[in-house]
Amino acid sequence: MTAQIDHALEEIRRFRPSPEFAAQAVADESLYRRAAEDRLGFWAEQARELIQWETPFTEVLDWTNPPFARWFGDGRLNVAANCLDRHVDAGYGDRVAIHWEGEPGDSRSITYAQLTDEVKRAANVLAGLGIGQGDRVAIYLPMIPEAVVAMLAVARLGAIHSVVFGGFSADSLASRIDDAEAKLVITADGGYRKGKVFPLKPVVDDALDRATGGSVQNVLVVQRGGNEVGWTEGRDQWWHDTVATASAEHTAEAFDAENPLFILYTSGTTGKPKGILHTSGGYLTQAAFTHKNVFDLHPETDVYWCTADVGWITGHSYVVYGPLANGATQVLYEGTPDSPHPGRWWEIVEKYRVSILYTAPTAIRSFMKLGRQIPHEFNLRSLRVLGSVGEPINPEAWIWYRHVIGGGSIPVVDTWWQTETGAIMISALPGVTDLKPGSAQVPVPGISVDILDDDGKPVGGEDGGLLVITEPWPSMLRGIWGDPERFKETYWEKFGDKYFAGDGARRDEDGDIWLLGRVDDVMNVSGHRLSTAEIESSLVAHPWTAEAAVVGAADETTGQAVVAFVILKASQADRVTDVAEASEELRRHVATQIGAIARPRQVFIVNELPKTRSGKIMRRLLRDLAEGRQVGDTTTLADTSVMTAITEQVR
Ligand code: 6R9
Repeated sequence: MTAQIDHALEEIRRFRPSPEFAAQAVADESLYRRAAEDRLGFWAEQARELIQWETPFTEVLDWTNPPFARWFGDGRLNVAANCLDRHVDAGYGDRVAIHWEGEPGDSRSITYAQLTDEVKRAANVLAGLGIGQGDRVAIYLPMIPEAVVAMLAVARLGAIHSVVFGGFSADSLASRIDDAEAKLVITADGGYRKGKVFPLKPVVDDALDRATGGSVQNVLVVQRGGNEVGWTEGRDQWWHDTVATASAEHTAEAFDAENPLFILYTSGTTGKPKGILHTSGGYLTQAAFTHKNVFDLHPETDVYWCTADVGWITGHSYVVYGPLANGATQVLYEGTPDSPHPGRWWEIVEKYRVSILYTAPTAIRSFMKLGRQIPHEFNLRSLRVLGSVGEPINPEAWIWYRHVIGGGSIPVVDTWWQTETGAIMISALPGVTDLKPGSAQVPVPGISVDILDDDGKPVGGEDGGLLVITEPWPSMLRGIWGDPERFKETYWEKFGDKYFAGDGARRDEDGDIWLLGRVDDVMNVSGHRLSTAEIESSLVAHPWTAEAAVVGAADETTGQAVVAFVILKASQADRVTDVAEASEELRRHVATQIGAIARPRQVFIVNELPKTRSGKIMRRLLRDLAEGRQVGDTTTLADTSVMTAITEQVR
């Protein structure tokens, strides 16, 4: 991390927007001016311009009961109709909504008219299964068009989706199903990943055996992998038996602007993931506004591609809701970047003439490692805007992205935001802002942020501090599902009425913001949030483990990597003779319990952990060790010899 910041500090390049780009850009300076003179008026204008309201709102923001915000509270809309029917009604039914590319090379292009019909059919099926306003539907699907259809069908009925990333384990899925008391699960038999079919339906079956709530009444299964699956008569139904034959007549009912739209689970500082709750009108407004202005979207001509999975917030806001609300044409890709060959992404860019690409620094860094000759085999000249999200992008990766992928002169926007913020909060606007590699730069128009010290005082100069959002924003989370106390505690207790993001940040002399990583026990691995506590509790759940400590160690490709230190139970000492085997077993265990993304890079078996006199594990010292540094100050340890012993065991 520090090395990365040092590099960033050395980077002094600035890139002015080219006059040609600026001349055609959808955004201009006036957005900042208008938002600065009347923030709420600005958001009201955006909401009216970008969204179709069945009942127009008269009230913009109700902040009388902080931190529970209501945006556009007396307005009514249907989110799915905003993403579908209205484009068809406006005459764009023949525009391609989704160019879908399956990993094995099969593909489908789906127009707005076709997508609308499909969502109406699915909505009819869901309604037939008893799904209505406020019901929760879990979605556990690969990156296939049906994932988008399922989300929009749920939204169309005023129900609430909870998408669970297809890489999560049966346990993780079960706890999410239980927490939200989902009535229905939508899944597939399996999907393609790295040239193989990975099973999903069997994981759902397993999850439903583990789920204790008994809330699930039906499972709707898309056929994709062709793998064999078990079947529970009466509960399970095939998508192609039901949706394909359902009526494509469905009138979208309008719901309140504050009707819940989705729950998305994300890691926090405790072992239990938080169900972040988002609602309709404000969320859609900011998703659409940022998608249009941050990516300079020209929906008639652009082909947009966000590589995120719909299982993450980026997939919600910038694969489903933002692009579809804006009537964009986009690419959806099922598989991994290197299947069946390392140039797969660039082949897709060439094939569909992608003009806007939105991806994560970890992906860029792995392409950097492979070398420029791979992207250079393809024609990437259609690209005109590049975006980055998920973690700080180091200036080297930024420059490589701009030059090797972007051909050297197109804008790269680094976008900072979170599951909780719902949409982009800090980013340059292409064509307007001078770009500075490594910095996320400035709040988008209508967003107010600050950097505070621990006591809530603004930090001056170049000192780092804590990033806060000082005013409520339209796409802000409305709470944590079922846990209003945790919502208040996590985000609002520290600074009163200001939202505490959990990220460190600093401002440079131009006022540009540099993100410095998480300040809590949340790790960022390949742009995915993982909690140290969650992985620790998974490790101690293993019968061999007595104690475990997990740290996020700097990693060249993935940003951070999970490194665990484990003390084995004395009673197991006879059974566990091979340390390498034990550590392999524990890595596997975490992957099965939580999901492959949580698998530790390393598990070190040690005899002791460094603790303070009050018994707190000093993760800082373990991080030094994991990153191969000289171990720092150990004077506050209860027993200062412990680190020497651990260092010997690890090295
Ligand atoms: C959208 C998303 C949120 C956390 C966030 C921060 C990190 C995201 C970033 C960034 C620096 C960026 N993060 N974008 N850090 N620069 N452009 O990633 O949501 O999965 O909830 O993660 O990711 O630490 O707090 P989410």
